[in-house]
Amino acid sequence: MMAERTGPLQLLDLDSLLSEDERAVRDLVRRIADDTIRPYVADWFAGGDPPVRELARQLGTAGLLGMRLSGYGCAGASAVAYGLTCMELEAADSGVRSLASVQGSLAMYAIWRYGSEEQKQEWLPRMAAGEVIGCFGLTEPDHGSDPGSMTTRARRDGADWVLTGDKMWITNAPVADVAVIWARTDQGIRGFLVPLPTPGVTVSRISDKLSLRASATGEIVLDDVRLPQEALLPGAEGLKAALSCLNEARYGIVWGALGAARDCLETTIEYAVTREQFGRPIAGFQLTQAKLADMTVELDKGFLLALHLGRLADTGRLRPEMVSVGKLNNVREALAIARECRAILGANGISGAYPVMRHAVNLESVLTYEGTSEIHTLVIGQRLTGLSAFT
Ligand code: TGC
Ligand code: FAD
Repeated sequence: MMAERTGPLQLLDLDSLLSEDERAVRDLVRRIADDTIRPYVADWFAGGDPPVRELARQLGTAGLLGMRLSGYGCAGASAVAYGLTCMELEAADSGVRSLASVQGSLAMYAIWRYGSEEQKQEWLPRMAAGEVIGCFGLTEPDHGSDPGSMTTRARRDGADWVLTGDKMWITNAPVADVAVIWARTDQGIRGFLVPLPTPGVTVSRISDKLSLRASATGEIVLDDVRLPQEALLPGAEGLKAALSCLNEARYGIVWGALGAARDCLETTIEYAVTREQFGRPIAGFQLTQAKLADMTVELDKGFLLALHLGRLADTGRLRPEMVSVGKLNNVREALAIARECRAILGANGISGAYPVMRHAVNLESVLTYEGTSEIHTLVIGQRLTGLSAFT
């Protein structure tokens, strides 16, 4: 007999922990995702060339780009509202959340926090509206987890700066109008705003990805790129400035990964209650129910962790190692959920007709970018022991 059913995030009445305004933002983003992303995203993923400009305008019109920032056309939303937004976008696809993360939490945040007033006025309002797309170039082909060893250089030449180097795996790069580029100078690592196109800059698309295909990823090669002094982000001094931007984006991922996991789990429960083998729904087997229950417990624990971090952020108490706890746990558990769901769907689990395999392969990127699991483990270990195990 079929008893009453409850959704995995409804089980603990987690909604009651959100304010009315927070629920309203969540519902708005869910509607946008349902109307303008979900019906098309499987095709974008298959084609590997998503309509980033159009998407950015839609997200900008809804006030979702750089939404945590204040002024310059930004929404000034709370950390929890931003987290819920990431969750709903990533429930559609990690690549779409990545577009918003890189635009708002990396490129816009770098300008907002470290830029001059002129730079903020020039770029932020158009970026918030989604008219201008930004990217963030920290990683290099030979320096990913260890950006402090970067070899991209910026040297003074009269009043100008001249940049040479190679930035790899850069989200939004193939369509970007401006790149935040981190480079080594005689005064340490500094951040620069590079308008695109600029002579000496070559951007190429990385098209052989098997993950995050609904996101544009590229390489940026800088060959004696001459920039005026005004291209320097005046407040961005040292690797610390670049890493401070990552905290923002990593926080969004703590929530976003849960969105992908939730979509997998909801899809799988619907599948399992209707798919019959041995004369009964596979959801009726105890082994299947154990899997569904375990995944729900992890999803709900991840939500509580994300919400705790959000409340800390909204009261100015969030520290980088706390974000590492969230990124490590929630991405690891989301990936485990996606893989388990994939198996419950059997052969259909590998089909593009269901979102599960797409989420699973996307989460492989999410596990790696914004600090791998190993890096976040070592951040936590350093905080616990006072000893750095990075080198
Ligand atoms: P270390 O000596 O530990 O630190 C250098 C200075 O930075 C400070 N710091 C931080 N500050 C703010 N936030 C953080 N999260 C910080 N982490 C460190 C630190 O206190 C120090 O300050 P000071 O005053 O002493 O100078 O530096 P290290 O070279 O040993 O490296 C530490 C490590 C490994 C944690 C860091 O390099 C790291 O996080 N590596 C991972 C790199 C990474 O995550 N890259 C992401 C690139 S962007 C991206 O992936 C976008 S994906 C698209 C999407 O988001 O959707
Ligand atoms: P590596 O650093 O070479 O690491 C390889 C393996 O070694 C990992 O498992 C790692 O955990 C492990 N390892 C490394 N050091 C240690 C250690 N000390 N102890 C134990 N294990 C260790 N970067 C940007 O700057 N901007 C972007 O917009 C951006 N977008 C991305 C989009 C996608 C789709 C992807 C896949 C990546 C993106 N990245 C971006 C790059 C991303 O941040 C890096 O891939 C990530 O930081 C890891 O670097 P790596 O790939 O060079 O791996």
